[in-house]
Amino acid sequence: MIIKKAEFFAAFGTNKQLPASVKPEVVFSGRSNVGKSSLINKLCNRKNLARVSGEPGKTGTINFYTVNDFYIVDLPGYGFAKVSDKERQRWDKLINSYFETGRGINLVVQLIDCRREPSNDDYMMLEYLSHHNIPFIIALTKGDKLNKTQQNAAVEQFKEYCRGYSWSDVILTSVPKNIGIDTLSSTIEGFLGE
Ligand SMILES: Nc1nc2c(ncn2[C@@H]2O[C@H](COP(=O)(O)OP(=O)(O)O)[C@@H](O)[C@H]2O)c(=O)[nH]1
Ligand SMILES: [Mg+2]
Repeated sequence: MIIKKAEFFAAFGTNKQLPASVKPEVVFSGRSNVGKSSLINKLCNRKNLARVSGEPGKTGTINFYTVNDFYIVDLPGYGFAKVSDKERQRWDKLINSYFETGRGINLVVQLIDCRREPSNDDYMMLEYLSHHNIPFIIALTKGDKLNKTQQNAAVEQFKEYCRGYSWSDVILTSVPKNIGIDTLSSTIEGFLGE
């Protein structure tokens, strides 16, 4: 996929602010600090499109980026321990209304750290996506933290973890080592039907 255009569109903190769905959307989902912003920047070949955070749990908004003729949607990260109940409820409401208002969601890229077992929140997300028949793939992040043998083992292990959910691919990625980025890009392109 050749990126001709990639720019910030808007950030939304409440369900009422969400704009009508007017373009295909490719959604990035995962726990806080998993590497969503870094992967979005890498895919779009931009340094500071999405803000990479040194402070986990900082971004509470759904961020839209206009990329070519579609949107990349960066969901607020979940699973950050210091978040209040009230903040968690806001997150739930925002995510539910995002997914349940009939948007044109072509693909969800569900990010999971390749070195960790999926968390309960990760499993809830897989369950949710499966249940709602939303097409999704797993992108394992921070692949550079493993050697080649461990990387292959991680992919196989995650296929096992994800048995029973209707995912369609597991792709290991690394931003600094440029692993899996082209594969992820062409997979997204395939789901966009371009
Ligand atoms: N080693 C390594 N670190 C990464 C990679 N991707 C992201 N990170 C680091 O993980 C931290 C969180 O990244 P960020 O993109 O802000 O995660 P987000 O909270 O999911 O958006 C930052 O310190 C990044 O530099 C990767 O592929 N490899
Ligand atoms: Mg982020």
